[in-house]
Amino acid sequence: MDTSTNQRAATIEGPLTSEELRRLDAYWRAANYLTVGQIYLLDNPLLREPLRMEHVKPRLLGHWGTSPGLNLIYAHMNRAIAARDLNAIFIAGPGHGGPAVVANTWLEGTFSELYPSVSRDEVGMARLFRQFSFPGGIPSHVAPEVPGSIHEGGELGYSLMHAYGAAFDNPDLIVMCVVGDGEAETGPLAGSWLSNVFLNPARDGAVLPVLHLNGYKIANPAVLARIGNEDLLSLIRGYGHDPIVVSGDDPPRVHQQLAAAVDHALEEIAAIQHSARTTGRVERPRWPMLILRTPKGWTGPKEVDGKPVEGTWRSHQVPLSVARNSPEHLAQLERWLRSYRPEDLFDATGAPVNELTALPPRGERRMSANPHANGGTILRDLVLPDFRQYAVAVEHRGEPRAEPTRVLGDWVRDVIRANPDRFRLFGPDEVASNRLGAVFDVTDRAFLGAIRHGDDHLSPDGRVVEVLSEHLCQGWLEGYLLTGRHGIFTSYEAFIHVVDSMVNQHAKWLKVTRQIPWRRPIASVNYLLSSHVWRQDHNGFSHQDPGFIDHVVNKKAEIVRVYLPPDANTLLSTMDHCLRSRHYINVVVAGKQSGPSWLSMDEAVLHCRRGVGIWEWAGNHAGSDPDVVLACCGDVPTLETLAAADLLHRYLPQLNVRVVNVVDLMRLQPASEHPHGLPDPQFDTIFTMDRPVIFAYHGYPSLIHRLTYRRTNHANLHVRGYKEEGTTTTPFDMVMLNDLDRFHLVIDVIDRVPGLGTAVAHLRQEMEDARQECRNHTRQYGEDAPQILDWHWPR
Ligand SMILES: Cc1ncc(C[n+]2csc(CCOP(=O)(O)OP(=O)(O)O)c2C)c(N)n1
Ligand SMILES: [Mg+2]
Repeated sequence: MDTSTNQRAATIEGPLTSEELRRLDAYWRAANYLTVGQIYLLDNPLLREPLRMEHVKPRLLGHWGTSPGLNLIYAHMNRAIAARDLNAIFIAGPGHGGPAVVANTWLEGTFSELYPSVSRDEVGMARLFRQFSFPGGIPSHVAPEVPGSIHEGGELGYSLMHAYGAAFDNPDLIVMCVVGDGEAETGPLAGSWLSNVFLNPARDGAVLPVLHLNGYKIANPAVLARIGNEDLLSLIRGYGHDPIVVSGDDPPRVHQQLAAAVDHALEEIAAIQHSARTTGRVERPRWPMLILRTPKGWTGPKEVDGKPVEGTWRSHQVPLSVARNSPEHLAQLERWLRSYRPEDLFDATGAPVNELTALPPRGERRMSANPHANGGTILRDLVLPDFRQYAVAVEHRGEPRAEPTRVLGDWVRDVIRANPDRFRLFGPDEVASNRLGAVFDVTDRAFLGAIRHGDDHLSPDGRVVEVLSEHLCQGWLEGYLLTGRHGIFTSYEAFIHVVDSMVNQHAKWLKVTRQIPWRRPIASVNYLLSSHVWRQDHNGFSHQDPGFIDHVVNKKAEIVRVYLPPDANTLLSTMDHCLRSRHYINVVVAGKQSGPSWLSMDEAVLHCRRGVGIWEWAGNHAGSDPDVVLACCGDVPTLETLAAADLLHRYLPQLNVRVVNVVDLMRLQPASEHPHGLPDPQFDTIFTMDRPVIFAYHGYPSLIHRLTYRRTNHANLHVRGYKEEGTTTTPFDMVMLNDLDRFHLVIDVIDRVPGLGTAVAHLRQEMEDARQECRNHTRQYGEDAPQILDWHWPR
């Protein structure tokens, strides 16, 4: 503001004194200056000399349009935090405004504390500018490198769900969450407004959403900026929020309005929490939120090359291209930078002047230094009950039958009981259907909507979070983990694909943060995928898709773990391992249907530790080389493989069969590719150098080839798995449709073991006939044949 606006400011009504307003505006100008500097300048950071072409970066990369809005909100939040001693973090939905958030962390001092070479002086400022979106420097978004960030914001849509995840079980935390008006058009963000139905004002923290209506996306107007105020307000109110609108393009007026709005919102939040926490009456309140309607690219060039830029979509990225041959652009850039009056903002050393450094809060109250935004630093281990106590007592191989996820549910119940403040179970309406219902012995489903007689285990205090949105489950869990807590996401196997893209983003976050020394490891994301491809009894083809595994194994090997426990005891051991692990994406695929229990708990622990093992008891090769290896991975393939082994032992007793089970899929990859990879010599001893391997796999067969193509015996590996044949039918018909059934596995052995073919042609024919009989039985009786239903491992 120049002197005249400053005088005018004093006459505008609002909570700020003219001095406060002047300082706040100076802070905003400083952040804007540092933002433009990062996007444009290679050198001459303080414009101590006239700007020349060689001071400008050759490649101009970054996003200006969203930045002045982010800077404005950040500055106002800083004022409020300092005044009220708040515990707050900042989430920038339009994460492409990276330079804005970086600018604020530098002003707060955190950036220089974590990256000492980028000091808070002229040399440091030059480095700050140079490193931004520059090879060897930091990325253009609010990336993991940015202090205080838990949200990169590159893929739009997840800011609000991250904010709520962070607020769960964090009663003192306020999450300031800026939502872009373009971002608000995404499905995940549109669904996120429902989050407040799951937020308990007594137990959880608060989210203060700011819908940033700068009016535009990259090339289009934003929908919510064009539906008219009434519709917008009705929409927001319909979602249970009390919107406070701040609108304008005159800085002093907007500062006053925004300061009043932030004060009001924070007072509302405090009142809501106070009431819930003192009266014991927990209802769904009408949470405040802000709608900030200011120009996109505010304070930037009004016009470039005769076209309007400020307040239009043209300001989205780099408003002035500053072509090498364009002295006008260069002059315009210099005028733009000087409009912030850097000489008033930075002292002779290049450090922010005292009145700027005095504005933000101190120490860990700075949003860039808040430990909640570096969750690993405050992560506490879970108290885990001894999973061995929950074991199925295996009497004979395969007996008793058990529903693995139901067995697991008892253990998860006790995990919940032992960790009432740091563990949650998330799911899209399937916790009971996935047979984890035991958890409801000790907790409920979190819910602050109206609860009616007959509802099942709903309460504001529930620790199970169920909403029919895989996006929300994923986003909440990510926010919860990123702020130092633990959780499990249980989903149908097919529909976890809904969050493929979110998983990509989280995997990138995990990969990058592993390399950042000041970021501490966080708890892993644990997927428990039940209701899997082979057992969709109530459903059909739409529910049959094991491809999530293929998706995640593309991610960095150090991040991804995939487990397919074949029975209840191996599932218990696997999940215990996953909940102790850090900084991974653990995918566990397990059955919920009653199935055989193969291993005692001691055996299961050993087997899980090995990851892949020979099941001596299932083979007949003791003391000699096997003629064939039957490998299996997944509960249903394991059942079919053991039934095939049984057939082979009976019909071809002279054939030496080795049975190998894989519980840790990544064991198959070479040790050079994955930390769990078996060294080649070990792999060769298990899978042999030259014998046929019939591999029955849970998912798409090509994945097994992908993982093993470098192994010695790969040419002899024959994989059966899901080949996209499915419908609503019996479990055994499903495996037959995909040639994964026991009879087909025997046929595969006959076809692959040299010398067997013609000698056992009768057996091959018998297997074909058995398939046909089983199929006929399903067509006639609507269930699997007794020889399938009654099969059990011979005693
Ligand atoms: C899911 C997704 N789709 C598309 C994009 C490409 N994109 C980057 S920025 C942007 C416009 C964002 O508009 P808005 O949320 O209004 O942000 P702002 O105006 O504050 O820059 C788009 C479409 C993206 N980053 N993520
Ligand atoms: Mg916008």
